[in-house]
Amino acid sequence: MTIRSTVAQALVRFLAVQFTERDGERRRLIGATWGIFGHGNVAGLGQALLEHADDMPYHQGRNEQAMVHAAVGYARQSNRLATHAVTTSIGPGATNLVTGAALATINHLPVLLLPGDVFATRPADPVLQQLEVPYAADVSVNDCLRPVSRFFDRINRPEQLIPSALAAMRVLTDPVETGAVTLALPQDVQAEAYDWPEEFFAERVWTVRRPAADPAELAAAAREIRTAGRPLVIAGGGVHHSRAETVLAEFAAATRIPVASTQAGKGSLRWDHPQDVGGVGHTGTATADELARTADLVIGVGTRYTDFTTASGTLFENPDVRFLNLNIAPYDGHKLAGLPLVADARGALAELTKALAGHRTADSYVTEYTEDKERWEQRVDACYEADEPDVRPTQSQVLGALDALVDETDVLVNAAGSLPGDLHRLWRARSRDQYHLEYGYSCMGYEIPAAIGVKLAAPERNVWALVGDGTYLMMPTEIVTAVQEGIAVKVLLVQNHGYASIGGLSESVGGERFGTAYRFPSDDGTFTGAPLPVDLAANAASLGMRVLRAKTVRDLRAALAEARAADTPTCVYVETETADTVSGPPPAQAWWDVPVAATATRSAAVKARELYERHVSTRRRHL
Ligand SMILES: Cc1ncc(C[n+]2csc(CCOP(=O)(O)OP(=O)(O)O)c2C)c(N)n1
Ligand SMILES: [Mg+2]
Repeated sequence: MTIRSTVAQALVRFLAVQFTERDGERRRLIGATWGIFGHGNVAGLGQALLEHADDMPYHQGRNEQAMVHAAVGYARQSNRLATHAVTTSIGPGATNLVTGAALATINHLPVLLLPGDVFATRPADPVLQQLEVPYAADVSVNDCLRPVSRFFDRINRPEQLIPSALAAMRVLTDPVETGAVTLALPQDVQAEAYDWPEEFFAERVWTVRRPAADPAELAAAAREIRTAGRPLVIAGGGVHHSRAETVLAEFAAATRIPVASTQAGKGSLRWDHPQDVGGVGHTGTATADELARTADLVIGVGTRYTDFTTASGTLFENPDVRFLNLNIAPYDGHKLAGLPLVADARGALAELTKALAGHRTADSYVTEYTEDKERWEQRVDACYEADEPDVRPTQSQVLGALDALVDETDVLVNAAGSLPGDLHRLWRARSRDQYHLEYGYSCMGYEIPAAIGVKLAAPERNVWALVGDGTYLMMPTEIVTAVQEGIAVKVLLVQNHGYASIGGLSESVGGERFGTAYRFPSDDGTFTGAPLPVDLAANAASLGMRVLRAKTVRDLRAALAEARAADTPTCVYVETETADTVSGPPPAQAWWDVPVAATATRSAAVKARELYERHVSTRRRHL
């Protein structure tokens, strides 16, 4: 039996019946499709989505990049068992996907991209928005998506959809390979009819596998842990992807090995678990970073070891330090010349706990990190507290006000600016998925659309997008989508008139904050004049959001509580006071390599270079 339909109709029909399964849990793989229509998808996929409105939910986006962020937010909240598809027109609609695709791929989060493409039959080239490449007729702008996709194909003939759609599902559901998957769809092919074998549309279940550890690798790993005096676990995003949090908590409690976390891994243990020592690396806690400096065995679990984690190769100072890397991806398992343990984190951690029965770290080690952690928590309390409630809050006091309000069901979404560092150092994660930091790509603009995706995956949760003013300006667009669909996300908008983060970084690398404040030009041609008369609260309100303006700490507490109780999209707008060294968060506990000008006439850069060279000289290559 065959079924006659267009390529676009067949694709939508196929996507609606794909499922994932893991640990007995079955999820629909493609929960919905986002789309912005133009030529290249309006007649093909647009028409197909209309025909399939009953079995393929549709969300109307405002910006293609933002649609990918929403899909990624949904995928992460769904533990990678489900995601969304995103369809675009050709040309600019399609290339707007590139940033979102890179973000998805870097963070190992599945998302299906369906950009329209130029005519396969080429009857009247160039069509509107077509890139003409004189030496390569098969290149279109969609080829930009190749390096940022884990699978890419262009469907030039209808029957080609069958193997390609199956390959796309394989990659989306593969815990090692997953990321952005792109099926570029020439607009003429989308509308073309074909006789599809009926079996193509049968329900299909994709097992998200949990590969077990190799016995030899497991035995070697257990031996390594038994002989270590100062072991430290670094929990990365893989702990969450594998849903290994409970097993990790048991492993840590049994062995008393402290657990530090990367941005993606934070929340792996609740903050008050005795072995949780908080964030590690450049934005880490003093407790975790001191343990990292002195560790003789670093046990990476599901981490990619980015430069923020390793303090650009300077953090692990113990001359005898060794690495043991539990990772489902061999690529990451072999990093830092470590002993690999290539396996699913949850299964392998359970096996390790068994193999290490009776083994625990020394009492003196436990006392050391427990006391250190208590000291750190006092520092967090000090910068969360606001003795004077009738003044403008600092950013840490904003976090303190939120901390006092939320419970374990709230989700915080953030990606860029000074908030990620403050959150990594300070935030007390109360549940495994409360802390949703996109720091693989640290993409300004992720927050609001991703919060929408999270809320779609977990409608019962309070979902907060934490955004700086610079970030807000980059991508407020999806507020309109939240308003349109009544998706009650909360936006906490922190106004500090520009890039506090990059301003501080610029100052530390001799850049003198050049081009990082939102100010009028001054006489010397730099933008250091008066602040701009920009009203972002009015802007958010103009897009249809309810906006609560908070001037003081007292206002802020009330506004946050009101927003939390609201069942419509609500924004809390607060202008922050620049923190001094007493009221601000603790400074960076470890370095981050941002190269400084080797020659300069201005003294700030000359001084910064001297310091830079001292830091560079401490970098190690682990072999
Ligand atoms: C899309 C994108 N462009 C540029 C950057 C580099 N960048 C990182 S943080 C930042 C400034 C963020 O400003 P804001 O949101 O106001 O946060 P603040 O630093 O003031 O806390 C910039 C430009 C980025 N991460 N993402
Ligand atoms: Mg700012």
